[in-house]
This record gives sequence, structure tokens and C-alpha cells, in this order.
Amino acid sequence: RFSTAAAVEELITPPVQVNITKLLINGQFVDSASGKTFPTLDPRTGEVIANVAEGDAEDINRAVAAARKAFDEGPWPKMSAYERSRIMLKFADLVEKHNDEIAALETWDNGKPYLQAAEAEVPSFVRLFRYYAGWADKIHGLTVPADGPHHVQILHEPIGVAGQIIPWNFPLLMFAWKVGPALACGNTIVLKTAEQTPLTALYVAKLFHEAGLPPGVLNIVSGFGPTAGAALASHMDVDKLAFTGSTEIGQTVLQLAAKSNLKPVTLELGGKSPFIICEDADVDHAVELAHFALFFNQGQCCCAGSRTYVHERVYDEFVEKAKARAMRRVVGDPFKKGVEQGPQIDSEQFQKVLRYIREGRDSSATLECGGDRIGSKGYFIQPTVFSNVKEDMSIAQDEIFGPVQCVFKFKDIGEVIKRANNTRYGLAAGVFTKNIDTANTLTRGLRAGTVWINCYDVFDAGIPFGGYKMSGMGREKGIHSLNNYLQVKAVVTPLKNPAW
Ligand code: TXE
Repeated sequence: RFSTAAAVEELITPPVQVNITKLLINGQFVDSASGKTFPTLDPRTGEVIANVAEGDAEDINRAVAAARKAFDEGPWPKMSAYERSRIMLKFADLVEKHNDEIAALETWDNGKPYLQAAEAEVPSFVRLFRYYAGWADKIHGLTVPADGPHHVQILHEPIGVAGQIIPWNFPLLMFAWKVGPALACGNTIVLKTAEQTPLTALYVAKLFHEAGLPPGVLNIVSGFGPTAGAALASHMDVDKLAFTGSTEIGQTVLQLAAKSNLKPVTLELGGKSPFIICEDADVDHAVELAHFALFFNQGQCCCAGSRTYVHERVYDEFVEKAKARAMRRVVGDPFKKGVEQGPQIDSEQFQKVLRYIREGRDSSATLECGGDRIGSKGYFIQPTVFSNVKEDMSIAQDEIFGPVQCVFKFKDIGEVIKRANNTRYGLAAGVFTKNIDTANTLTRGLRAGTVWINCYDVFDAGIPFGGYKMSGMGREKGIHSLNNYLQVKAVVTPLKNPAW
């Protein structure tokens, strides 16, 4: 039997109301040009939380015009970097002060466990902004020794108006990963949030203006991909595009960017990340880590450890314990204490996960536990474990994006490197071993943007994140993200009286 949240204590959450449902353009919360709205739903029940202004191409035009003006006329890019940094730090303080309300709103709109939002995600958001505030006044160019009598300066300038499109799985963190570096570099922004989760970005944007952000620097358009998102990606006056979402839409926005004004694009896309458990593993620890790597955030992580490779020597013990752990996972109302897993984000994702589970059941993989929905309301799915998974099955190849662990058996390191790399994705990988040589061989052999050894999902602000292959282009976080938002200008001046 599966654990349910029935027995867990009710968590007293701070009262949170939805006060902001309009678009943010030029420092004002406004209705959409069409006057249309769309409902954002509570994934626990499918009921409407609020109706939100639905932006489309016309609103993107208005938002880009505001961002353009704020960039061209200032004050943001022209302000001292120290001033920009201070506004970002003040914003971080305000978010920290409202930590619990913001976390509650994130849980309400997204369905993730409240304590995860309150104790990890909002603090991590604050940390990201403090990290990038620290960079604002440390971005500088260099001088280059020239062959002739020339003084050569390399200036790093903000790139201009950044268009940013984010998904629904980590609405606040995706905001921080994109907005933090762009603002630190002096750019202005039009951000399109995911249609499933428009609320927290609007809430924090209000705080940003209280902290002194000038109007037009950050514009937020809630709305749908094919309308608002596509208009942003193909806009002629947007100088850079950053996208996080599915690989398929990543390809679409890259084409839109290329066909419009060739704006540079960074993409953070899907994954099918291997988590490799070697023969020397402490099985109990490996089970817990592999469980976390896959089931965290309802399995809705681009870097979820969704292919669990286990050495044949420890395979049987691992499968038995992984199954027991999944069956102990507490699924229920994410506002209740002790709940580890809330509902999937929406009906579409819920149906997609159940479809993959059906395909897994129809294959020769063994369904160890789970495989069904929980209850009849909302989008709750049983933690599911398949063993005996083979590479040619759809559950082994595609990003399921749900609480479905797939366990594979392997014999030796050379073989597992080949199998782990045999995917169109290359976002992340996990390695579990006590042997330093095995760890080194695997970290060099795996084609992935992040390799976690004996840990998983460690996301410090300074650690770059991004994918090989069809998992994306470019890196976010850390120093690497700054380059996405900077232009490089070479300035060459003749030297009248060369020193030599
Ligand atoms: O993604 P979409 P969806 C994967 C995951 C999931 C699948 C589908 O496998 O099951 O994608 O999810 C905007 N032009 N990831 O449908 O459609 C959209 O409005 C411009 C992995 O939610 O890619 C949203 O803001 N924009 C991922 C954003 O793109 C468009 C996180 C992502 O939506 C657009 C989410 C268009 N034509 C899903 N169409 C990760 N890397 O973490 C949509 N959008």
C-alpha cells in the first residue's frame, strides 16, 4: 500500500492572496491589449486559482518597446554598476522578508511541497540575486597588446533587450537564473512566464520595483507559447533570447530567432540523465540518492536521474530496496508537513506520464510498484518503479517528466559509459562509487553538462548548468551566464608616441 498524506500533520501556511494578475509593462500592471484572460489552476484539484491577463503579440510589442526605451534612454544600463547591485541586493532582502508567502504562492500554483519551496527554492532565489548583484560591478573588459602602435581596449557592454521564456517546473528559480545575470550586466528584459505558473513572477516583480528597479527594465507577459512566446522569439527588436523548456520548442524558438534578426539564443532543454551505481556502492545510500535524483519535484526536473544503471552485483538488492523506498514515499497535499510528493503540474503532463507508464507495462520491463493515479481529483501519480528496462523501450529513451524510475542492469564501466551516452540528450549524470579511478573514468567518459559524484541536484549559484547535445546550448548560473548577456566591443586607437 502507498503512503498517503492522511496521517501527516496539517501545515499552517501563511495566508496568501493573489493580488496581481495583470501584465507588467513599463513598471505598471496592465490588462492585456485584447482584454483576454486565462485561468491558472490549482494542480491539487484542477480548480481555478485566478484569471490572469493573457498577453499575445500586441502585448509583447508593448513590452519590448518599454524595454527598448529603458535600455536606450536609461537609467538602468547607464546607472553605476554599484547602484544596480544595491537595487538587486535590496530586492533579495525583500524576497527574503516575504519568503513564506512567496513559497505558498509557488506551491499553490505549481503543486510542489511547501517546505521545498520555503526552505530551498525561495532561499536559493535570494542567493542567486545576491550572487549576481555581486557580479554587477566586477564585469569589465581588458586591454590587448597590439602588433602595431595601437591602444586596444575590449569593452564588455550589455547586449540590449533580453527576451526570456521560462517553464513551470521551477517558476521562481527559472526567473532567477535568467533575470539575475541579465540585470547584473545592465540589460532590460521581457520575460514570458509559463501559462501554468504565472503568479510568483508577478509577485516578486512588484517587490523589485519597491526596491527601486526603474520602470521598463523588467517587463512580464503572462500568456501562451504559440502566441506570446513565438512573438518574443521572433521579435526584431529583441537582442538576445534565453529559453528553458522542451527540446521540440527549443528547436522552434531557435528557428524563429534565426529567421527574424539572428538574435543569439541560449537553450536549456530536456534530458534523460543516467545515474550510475557501481559495484562498490553502499546500497542503502545509493537507493536514497537515486530515489531523490528521480522523484524530486514530482519527477519534473530537466536533470532528473531518469535512467538508473545498477551494477549486476548489487542489482537485485537495489531493486528490492528502491521499490520499498518508492512505496514509502508520501504523496499528498503539498501544504501538509511530511508530504514528499504533490500533484503533477496539469492534466496534459499527468496524461503524458500515465501514457508512458502504460507503454512500460506493455513492454517486457517489470513494473515493481505504482503505475496508477492516486485518488480521482487533481493530478497525483503513484511513485512508480520499473526494473529490467532495456534501451529500446520508450520509457528508456524519452523524457517522461514524472515519478517513474527506470532501472537498468550493467556489467562493466566501459559498457555503461556507452549505454549512458546512447541518448540524444546530455544534460546531467550521477555517479555513485567509492573508487576514485572509476569516478574519474566516468566523469571523463560521460557526455553531460554536469556530473554529480556521490550527490545529486547540487545547484549553487556559482556552478554552471546546461547541456550537451539536444539538451541545449550555452550555460546558465555562475560566471558563464554573464557572457550570454554581454556584447564584446573592440576599440582601437592609434598611439601617437608609442612607449617602445
Ligand atoms: O514545454 P514547452 P511543456 C519538457 C518535459 C515536458 C515537455 C512539455 O518533458 O513534459 O517539455 O512541457 C513556451 N514559441 N520540459 O509543454 O511547450 C511555453 O509557453 C515560444 C522540460 O510545458 O517547451 C513555456 O513558457 N515559446 C523543461 C515554455 O515555452 C513557446 C521544463 C516551455 O514550454 C512555444 C518544461 C512557442 N511556439 C518542460 N510553445 C526543462 N528543460 O526543465 C511553448 N512555449
